[in-house]
Amino acid sequence: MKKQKRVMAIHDISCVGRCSLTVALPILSAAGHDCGVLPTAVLSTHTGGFEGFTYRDLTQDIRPISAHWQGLGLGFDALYSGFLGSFEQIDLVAELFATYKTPDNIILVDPVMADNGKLYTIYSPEMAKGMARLCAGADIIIPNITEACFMVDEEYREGPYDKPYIEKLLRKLAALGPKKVVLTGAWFDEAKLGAAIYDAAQNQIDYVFAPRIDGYFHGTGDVFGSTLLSGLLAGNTLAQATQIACDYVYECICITVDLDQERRYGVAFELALPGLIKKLGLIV
Ligand code: PXL
Repeated sequence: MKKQKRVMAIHDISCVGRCSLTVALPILSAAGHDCGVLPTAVLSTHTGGFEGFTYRDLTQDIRPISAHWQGLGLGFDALYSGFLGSFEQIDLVAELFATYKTPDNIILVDPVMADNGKLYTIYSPEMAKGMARLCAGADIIIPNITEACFMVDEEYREGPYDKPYIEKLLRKLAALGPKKVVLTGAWFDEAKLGAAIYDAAQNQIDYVFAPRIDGYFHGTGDVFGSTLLSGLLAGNTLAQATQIACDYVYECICITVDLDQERRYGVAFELALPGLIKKLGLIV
């Protein structure tokens, strides 16, 4: 049997609403990986579609937690960052990357901060500059189109998109410093939506798609990132892992639409997990 891969997932805990750690932990675990968590903040719900949520920032805990891990001699096959609890956490997470980077592990950054052309309510534009800095130290970044535009100072457009717009974003994102870019939410016609992949060293662009379902589904960025990482750690190429992630997000959305569930509570990713672990080759 192959050795398990150890992941450190650096996101918030939104107690209700299926995003960030309540999505990353179950998906990576179901995929067979040993998933540790570093919570960046604890919120009663996520910030998209709820009023009056509580917010506990855990910035002060990051260095002591990491110091303990270093004492244990821990290493990670992947570090995966998402929603950060404060602007100061950008430098702290960059410090974690510098501490735990090895020639073989994967630093995956989802610069979670914006969607649909707007920054999340709790963030100011300086967060975009900070996230761009954090992306510089990543092996792979997975922004959506809004986050990409904020980080590279491009005008945000609504889809459908064209290749020149998407590929300009990819190249400007790669110029921030990451080795590979997966830009989510790319679509050119009503039928399909997916991701554009850019490998800077190979100067290669690939596209992967799944059927497009109109509407906004909360937490799908985190479902996508966790699945993509699960696929990479299982030995897939980036294009294969991105396709697996697009297909899984599509499955989750189909089930959520079928069940007529309230969108702000996230997608029913749990019900699509058996299909995912089959696709990852864990069960036949
Ligand atoms: O899914 C992204 C996300 C993560 N964490 C929190 C959020 C959001 C998106 O709104 O509010 C707290």
